[in-house]
Amino acid sequence: MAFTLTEKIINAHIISGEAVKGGEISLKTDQTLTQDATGTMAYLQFEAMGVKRVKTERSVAYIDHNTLQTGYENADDHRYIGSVAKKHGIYFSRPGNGICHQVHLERFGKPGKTLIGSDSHTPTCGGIGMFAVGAGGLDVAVAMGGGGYHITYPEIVGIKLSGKLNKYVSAKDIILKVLKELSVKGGVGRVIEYFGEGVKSLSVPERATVTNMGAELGATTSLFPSDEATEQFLKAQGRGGDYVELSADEGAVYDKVLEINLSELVPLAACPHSPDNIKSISELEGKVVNQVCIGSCTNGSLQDLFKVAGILKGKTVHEGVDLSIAPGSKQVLNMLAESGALSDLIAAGARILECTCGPCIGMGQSPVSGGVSLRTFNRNFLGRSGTKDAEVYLVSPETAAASAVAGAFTDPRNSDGAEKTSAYVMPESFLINDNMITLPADEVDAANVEVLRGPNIKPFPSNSRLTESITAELVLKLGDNITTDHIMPAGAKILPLRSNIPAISEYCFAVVDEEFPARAKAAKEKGGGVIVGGANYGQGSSREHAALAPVFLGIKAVICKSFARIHKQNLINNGIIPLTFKSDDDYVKLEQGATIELPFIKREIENNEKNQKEVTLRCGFKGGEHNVEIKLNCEISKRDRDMLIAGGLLNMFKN
Ligand code: MIC
Ligand code: SF4
Repeated sequence: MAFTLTEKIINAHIISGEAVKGGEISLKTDQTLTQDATGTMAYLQFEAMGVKRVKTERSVAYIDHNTLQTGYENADDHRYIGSVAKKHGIYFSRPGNGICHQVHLERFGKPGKTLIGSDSHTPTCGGIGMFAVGAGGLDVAVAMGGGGYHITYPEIVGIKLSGKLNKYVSAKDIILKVLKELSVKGGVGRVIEYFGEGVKSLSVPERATVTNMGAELGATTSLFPSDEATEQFLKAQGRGGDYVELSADEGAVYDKVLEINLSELVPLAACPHSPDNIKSISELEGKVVNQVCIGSCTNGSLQDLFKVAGILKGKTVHEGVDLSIAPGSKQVLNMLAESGALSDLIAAGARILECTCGPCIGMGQSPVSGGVSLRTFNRNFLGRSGTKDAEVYLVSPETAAASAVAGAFTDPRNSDGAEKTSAYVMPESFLINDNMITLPADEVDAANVEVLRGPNIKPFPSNSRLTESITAELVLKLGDNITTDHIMPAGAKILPLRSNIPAISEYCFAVVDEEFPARAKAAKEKGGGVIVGGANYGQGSSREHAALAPVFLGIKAVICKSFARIHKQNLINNGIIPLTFKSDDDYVKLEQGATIELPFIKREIENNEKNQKEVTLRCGFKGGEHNVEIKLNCEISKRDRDMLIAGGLLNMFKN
């Protein structure tokens, strides 16, 4: 029988469940990663589980998101994570060492292994043939403790690449093209696997750009084969021993195949406010640009920044443009410095930022009011940049650099420095210096390591056991494609509160409805609240805070047309019931302010067997004249059912 690469890796890691499409399976986790914005909660949860030492082959804690230290909060969180890592057997990547996904690809990722990370862009390591999945903090805590990672056996979409990218057309343009074809919902429940002749021409950092932004498709993960390019990359990282050759078998069958001829691609942009709102740069050419930001886990590699330096060399950033560059890692920055390319960037007027997420998550560099910002990042959701009325476009490093010089959208193929972009050759060896990675204490010394907590670190909210029935207020009704950035916004003001759920909850849904927290708290006094959403509810970031804050605010259930994968699991893990409309027509029947009744919900969930995943909802309006009864779906696994009844994963674990 011929297998896809996805099937090969999954089948080699199954600990429970059957290898059938749509079946519930649990996978052995070889590696985990956390970052600091999701990390404090994940480690508090790990501590609550009482496991002494991580049971994975490698677990790494990165500090890369909350690095603006405008108060003690972020610094305290870094210290807490550093100490907890030391005590429990986790490698600690110190602030300044780089963005988790870039560093993990460089220093830790291994073809054929599994990686579970508390960040939605964990699939970046799919660029070296690793099965790398983003998850909520609790799932990562469980994986560190040796528990399996539970997913639905995915459908596998094959993307067959042929041809070769033309000069000035970039890996970013490949994934933007895929987003155009499949949309931000197109990957839900699926793994995206790349194959075909065209793969060979792509370097590992280029492949990683593509797998990174597969997160924007909603995909479980994306992956490339592990071939000579992978071997060359790993050898150059001094890790040739980690290489194994991996690819799909000849004749492997995909659930769907999309063909892309790389030679036909042109420079593209994702327009406001969604990564799948794609236009070609030639359609936008000439539109004035106010800001350009280069870097992030999508395009912060040495290859990306060398190309940018090639275009900027000997030029000056246009006077109407503010250009910032955040290299993806210390290795990248160090090598840019050694090669002199950093000097070209500085001379052109680029503002060099530290090797972190920075502007990508609204940590500084918010654009001017109503400004047009070109970013090499992966998300352009409304308000994520910190300026609500800004227009953010996602583009390749080549397009970003050419436009920074011209002051307007510029097709890099028309830029006069562009010929230099083809000069990049993968170095035979990267500069290897892991001095900013602190090793954990050995098992004996670990007992003496004190975990250091600051005053910002508050306990996480725990839910209570499911009640027989629920009567709650419909506190918020939303449309399609609500992101976790809407539910729990980030940015310089709110991110420092990630370890303090009561405080951060005050900003829940702030970009949509500032009154929401107060309304939800009032409803909590009377039995709780329910949220109604449209399709693809909870897309984007893996942040568990988008479930923890609603728990704190008394939300009992979310009812929508469809869910994004990670968020749905985060809701269940924290005891919030995810329900979907049987018919989208029922969506209009529910009005904000109505009283929602889920009669005998506990019994209905207890009876939730295959093909009988129905629950009843009664909705009453003031005055009672429009009362309706509708049926909803509750698509959950057996394990999910037990979690919901227990009031969340930690309660279940404790039981
Ligand atoms: C993001 O890109 O939105 C983040 C910040 O990296 C998140 C994680 C978080 O919210 O902490 C993600 O992608 O999961
Ligand atoms: Fe950091 Fe942005 Fe990547 Fe998220 S998407 S990990 S914020 S660089």
